[in-house]
Amino acid sequence: MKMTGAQIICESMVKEGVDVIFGILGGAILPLYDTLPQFPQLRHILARHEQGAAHAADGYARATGKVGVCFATSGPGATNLVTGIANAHLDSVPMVAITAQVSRPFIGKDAFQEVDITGITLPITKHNYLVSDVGSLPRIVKEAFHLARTGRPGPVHIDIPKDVFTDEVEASYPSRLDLPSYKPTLRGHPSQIKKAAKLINEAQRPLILAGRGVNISGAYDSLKKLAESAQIPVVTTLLGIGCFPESHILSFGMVGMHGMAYANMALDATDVLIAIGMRFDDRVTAKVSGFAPKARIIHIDIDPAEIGKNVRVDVPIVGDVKTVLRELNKQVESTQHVDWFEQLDNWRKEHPSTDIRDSDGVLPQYAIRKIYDITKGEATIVTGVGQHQMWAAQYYWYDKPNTLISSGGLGTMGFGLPAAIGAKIGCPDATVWCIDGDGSFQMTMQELATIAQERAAVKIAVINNGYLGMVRQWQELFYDRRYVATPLSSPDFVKIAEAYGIPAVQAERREDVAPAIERAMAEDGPFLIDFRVEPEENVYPIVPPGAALSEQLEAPAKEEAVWQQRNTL
Ligand SMILES: Cc1ncc(C[n+]2csc(CCOP(=O)(O)OP(=O)(O)O)c2C)c(N)n1
Ligand SMILES: [Mg+2]
Repeated sequence: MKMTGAQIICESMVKEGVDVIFGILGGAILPLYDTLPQFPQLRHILARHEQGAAHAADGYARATGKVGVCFATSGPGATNLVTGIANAHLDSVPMVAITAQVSRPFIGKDAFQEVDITGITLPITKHNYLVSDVGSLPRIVKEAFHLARTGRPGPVHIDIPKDVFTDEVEASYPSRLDLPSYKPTLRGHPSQIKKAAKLINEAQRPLILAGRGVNISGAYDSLKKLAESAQIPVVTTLLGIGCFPESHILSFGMVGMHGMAYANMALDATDVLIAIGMRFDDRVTAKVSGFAPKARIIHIDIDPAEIGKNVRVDVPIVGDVKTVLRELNKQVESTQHVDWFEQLDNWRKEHPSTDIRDSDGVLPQYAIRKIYDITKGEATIVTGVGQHQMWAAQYYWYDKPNTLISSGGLGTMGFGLPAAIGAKIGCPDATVWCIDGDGSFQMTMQELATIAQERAAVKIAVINNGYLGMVRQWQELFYDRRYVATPLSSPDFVKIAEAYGIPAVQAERREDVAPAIERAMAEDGPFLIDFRVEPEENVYPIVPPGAALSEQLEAPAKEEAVWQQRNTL
C-alpha cells in the first residue's frame, strides 16, 4: 500500500508501542501533525516550549522505562529541543526526537527556519539521521527506536525535510534490523566474572556502588540478592537512588559531593568496590586520586567506553547489569562482615547526615521530609536542579526504582516541571510531586499551561528561598559571601498557579507545612505549594570542589571548619 512519509512515521510509532508524543508544531512539521488524527492510538501533548516537550518525553521515559518521543518544527523549534536532548544523552534516557527540516530543495540556502540541526545534535545523541528519501523512513524509524532503547539507552534524533513527509512510497515496516556494527555486549566475560566473584569472596570490607544502570536494566532483584547473600552494604549515585530500597538495613544512601557522610567514609575505607551501572562522574568521585584509595575496583557497565575512563579499574566487566549479576550471584558465597557493619553503623550514628534542626520558619529539609511522611514514601519525586534537588535526594527515602527523577549529568534547571508532566502522563496512577527551586521553576513554569490543559495531577512544591541557592551556597563558602547575581525575585507563585486555574497555597511557617501537603494530596488535580523557606540554608555534607571525598564538610555547627577549609583551597 502506498503511504506518505508522515503516515509511515505514525504507523511505525504505533508498531513500536508509542502512545504519547510531546511537542509543538510549526510550518515545516505541519504535514506530520495533519496526519496524526488518522492514528488515534497516538496521544499528542502540546507543550508550551520545546524544551518542555523534550524534558516531558525524558520524564515519561524514566518513569515508564519506555522510549519517550518528542516532536518539533524546523529552526527554532528544533534548537529549543537541544537542552532536552543533551539532558537525555548525559543520563542515558531512551528518547526519539523528531524534527522537521525545510524541504530538500531549500536545504543549504539559509531558508526560513533552516538550521543544521543534525550538525548540532551530533555530539549529544546516541545517533542521528537526516532523512533524504521517503523510502528509507521505515528502516530509519525502526533503527532509531532500537538504538534508543537497547544497549546503553540514549536519545536518537531524526530530522525530516518537509517534502519527505508528503512524498509517497510503497512501504512496509521491516521485520528485521541490519546493524552489523551495533551489537551491545550483554553477557559479561566468564573469566572476568570469576575474578570478580573471587575478589568479593575474599573481601573484608566490600561495598556496592550502584548507579542508574541498575534501574535501566531492571536489576533490582539481582542487586538485592547479591547484597543480601554476601551481606554487602550498598551506596548509590544520585541517579542510582531507588535501585536498592533505601529503608533496607544494607542501604547506606547516596555518595558524592552531597552524599551521606558515612557513605563517603565507606568509600574511603572499602577494600573491594563493586561499581555497578555507573560511570564515576566527578560529582561522585570528587578528587579522583582520593577516590576509594584502599579498594580494588570491579566495574560492571554495558558501555565499554566507560571502563577506565575516569578511574582505574581492576576487574572490568562489560555487559548488561542484570545479566552479569545473575551470573555473579551464582559464584558469590554467603558471608557476614560483622566488623565492617559495626564500623559503618558507628559512622552512621556519629555522622547523621539527615537530622533536621528546630526552626519556627520552614526549613526546606523539613518540608521535604513532611512530603515523605504524608505520601508514605510512595510518591515519584521529580526535581529541578540546585539545593532543593539535593535535599530531595537526601530527605525523601526511595524504596522503588525510578521514583526519583532528576537531571544528573547535565544538571538542567527547568527539568523538574515538564519532566513531572511526562512522569504523570506515563504513570497516571502514581502520585507525582515536582520538588522545584524558585529559580528552576521560573525556567519552565510556562508548562503550568500544559498541566492545566491536560489536567495532569502533578503536585508542585516550590522550595522558594529567594536565591539561586546552590550558587549562593558556593559564593558563601568559596567566594567570601559575595552574592553576585544570586538574589532572585519571583512573582507570587500562588497567583501564577491560580491564573492557570491550578489551586495553590503558601506555607510560611513550620505549622503550615503539613496542612498544605495534606491539602495538595486531597485535591484530585494539580496543586502548587509555595514553601517560603529559610533563605540561607545550606546543603550538607558538601565536598568542596577540588577536594577528596574524605575532605567533606558536615554540618552548620562546623561553619568554622568550612571557613578554614575555604581559606586553604
Ligand atoms: C540551565 C541552568 N542554568 C544555570 C545553572 C547553574 N545553577 C546550578 S544550581 C543553580 C541555582 C538553582 O536555583 P533554584 O532553582 O532556586 O534552586 P536552589 O538551589 O535555590 O534550591 C544554578 C543557577 C544550571 N544548573 N542550569
Ligand atoms: Mg532557590
